[in-house]
Amino acid sequence: MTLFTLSEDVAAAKAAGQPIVALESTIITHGMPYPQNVEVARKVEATVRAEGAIPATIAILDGELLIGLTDAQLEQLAQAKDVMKVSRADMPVCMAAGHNGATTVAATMIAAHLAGISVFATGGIGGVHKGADQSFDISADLMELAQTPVSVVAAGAKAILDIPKTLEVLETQGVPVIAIGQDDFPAFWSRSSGLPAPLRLDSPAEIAKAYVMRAEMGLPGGQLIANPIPAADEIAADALAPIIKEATEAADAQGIAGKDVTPFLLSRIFDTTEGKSLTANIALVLNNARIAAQIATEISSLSA
Ligand code: PSU
Ligand code: MN
Repeated sequence: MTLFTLSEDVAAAKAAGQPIVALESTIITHGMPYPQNVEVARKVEATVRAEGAIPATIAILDGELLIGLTDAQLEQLAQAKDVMKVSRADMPVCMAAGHNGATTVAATMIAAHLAGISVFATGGIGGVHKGADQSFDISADLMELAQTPVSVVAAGAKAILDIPKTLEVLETQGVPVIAIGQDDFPAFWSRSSGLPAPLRLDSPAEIAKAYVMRAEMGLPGGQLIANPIPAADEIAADALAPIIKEATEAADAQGIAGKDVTPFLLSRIFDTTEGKSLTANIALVLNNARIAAQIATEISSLSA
């Protein structure tokens, strides 16, 4: 059975041994409103290209797992209303049923690995939700990082999550959590979560080397590269705290659960910050795309 289809660009890049950066699609369908979602998706791809790598946005359209989307496919996905949010559990079911699916961090890692792509840029990863002691809501992204060998560049984890518990789970699972260029673990819209990052490296070259060494040692799993939002774009953590608290309480009061929690919180915070959260989100995603392309380039030169 055919498991995935490479776009022309991605196939050519693979044949030529060029660096490739995987990009997720849940951020497009469930993370940002239209039309900003497709504008950002295009800018992210352009940023990867400007750094000399080839972008591979990953999604499922009519059951076909696509590694690299054409502009028309990107537009179709951004406007579609019937898109499943697809994580590890959902992927083959979405494909077998011929549905449209947007891939989360976990599913994008699986697809990237199938296609031989080792670096992936996103905004923030899923993690342990606040109140997880009651809800047991822990994103499959964390377990994916423990088993699938892809380096994921994210701006840390959102303060909508329980960041200390998220870091604990990553440690238990043996996932290297590496802040780039600072000691603190970043918190998405803010440069610091107030917690130290478990590990720190200061250059894409070192991150690439650690990735290749991990593989050569036969250790399973990937790396989480925590890249802080640019200072000019950050929203102070104390300004956000009450907004996040309000959104979390609203989610509880409305009985939002499971897969719907993250999209609900994101859109609520977008509304209460009058779009400021989205502007910051865009800035950090572009910043992550740039670093991911640099890491991919370094990995290519190490394996050349
Ligand atoms: N964080 C964001 N934006 C997002 C997501 C996370 O800042 O769009 C998406 C990612 O695709 C992530 C998913 O993999 O939410 C996690 O969802 P859950 O918590 O249901 O596992
Ligand atoms: Mn969840």
